[in-house]
Amino acid sequence: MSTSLFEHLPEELQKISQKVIDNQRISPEEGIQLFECDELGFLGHLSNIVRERKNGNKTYFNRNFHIEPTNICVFDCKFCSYSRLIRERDDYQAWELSEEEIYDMVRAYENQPITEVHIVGGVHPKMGLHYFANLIKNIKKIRPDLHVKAFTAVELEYMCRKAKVSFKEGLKILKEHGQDSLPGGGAEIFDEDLRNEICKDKCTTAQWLEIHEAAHELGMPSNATMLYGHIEKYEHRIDHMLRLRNLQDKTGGFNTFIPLKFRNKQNQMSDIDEVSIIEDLKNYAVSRIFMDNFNHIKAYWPMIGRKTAQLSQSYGVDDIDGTIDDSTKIYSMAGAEDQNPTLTTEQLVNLVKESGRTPIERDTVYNELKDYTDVIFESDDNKKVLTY
Ligand code: V47
Ligand code: SF4
Repeated sequence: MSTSLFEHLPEELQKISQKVIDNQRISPEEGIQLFECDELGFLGHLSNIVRERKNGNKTYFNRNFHIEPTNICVFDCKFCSYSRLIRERDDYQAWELSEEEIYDMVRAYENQPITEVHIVGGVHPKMGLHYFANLIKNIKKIRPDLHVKAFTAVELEYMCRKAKVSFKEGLKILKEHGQDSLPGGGAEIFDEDLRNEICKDKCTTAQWLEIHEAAHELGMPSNATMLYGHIEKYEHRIDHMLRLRNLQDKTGGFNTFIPLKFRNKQNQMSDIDEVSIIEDLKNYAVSRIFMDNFNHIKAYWPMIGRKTAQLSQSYGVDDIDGTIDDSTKIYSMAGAEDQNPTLTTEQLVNLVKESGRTPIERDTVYNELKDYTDVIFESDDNKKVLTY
């Protein structure tokens, strides 16, 4: 990069910029310096160097749907707008799907070219390891080609504890029944004091990391998330990313990092203002620069909205996920931009093209399935496949 555009910036930022250009890892202190820098153009420029080095001009999406078996949860995270306690199961917003309802959901996508099902939900006291293992086995019977990405470390810790098996034994059972990978949820913020304040009763930081490490050792890849924009400071975000970067050095099992913006509707932290779009873009950019051993940074558009998803692609993001239907309630209940998110494949592809990027359909582990550069949408089939 020609530093001339940014030569007014302090020397320490020039040094970081040179490191990024030279493909060198930046330190936690340097990560904090980037967060403290208010020159968004500079951060965008640097993060784009990393993004394009790793993924060129491509932006990935996939075709998946969510199953959320229940929102009944034994835990009580302060930021959660979605869960209901077992004693609130009569609340009109509480649900518990039956096995048959879940299989019907899978059958409903029978003739659609979906590649992944994402299964997560509340931690229900009655839905245990063997129940879920059997559920996955039956889903795979209906749709053997479907990649099953299921259960956050929070759900897994509870399942294994109740079944009295180690994390590795529990994951092995799930793998044998057809689970392919783990989503990134439940990470929240790793700093133990903050975790204790916002979600004190669920799996600890050490357990979250241990579960993902065990999964990687069994050949099950996973994602990682970070909930930001609440009571944490920049040093906590860097501490969170550092712990993930260290584990990734050890196992190489993470596919993608997904920063999740705290949304403040209908939860116990509603008094905290949501951060600005500028802060979202800064967070994507610093994540992209700091997490040098993660190949992908995902912006989950149903949560941040379409416009920020477009902008984010100039701040390090190379993946915008691909939930079909309004099949996830986690964000709509927390006040996300898209209350009833719906996008056709055509609209999704155009969203990427308008951002000046190349839309690539991928599978869960980033095998490229289709380049949409020259695709002209004529058939109704293509139009309705991805309905967000
Ligand atoms: O762990 C809950 C977050 C996560 C709020 O792996 C909130 O591909 C913001 O992890 N404001 C679950 N966030 C969702 C998740 C996820 C989503 C999409 C893709 C993948 C993947 C993973 O949702 C929770 C928590 O961090 N969350 N409440 C809220 N009020
Ligand atoms: Fe339960 Fe997850 Fe909500 Fe926490 S974030 S209360 S674990 S559903």
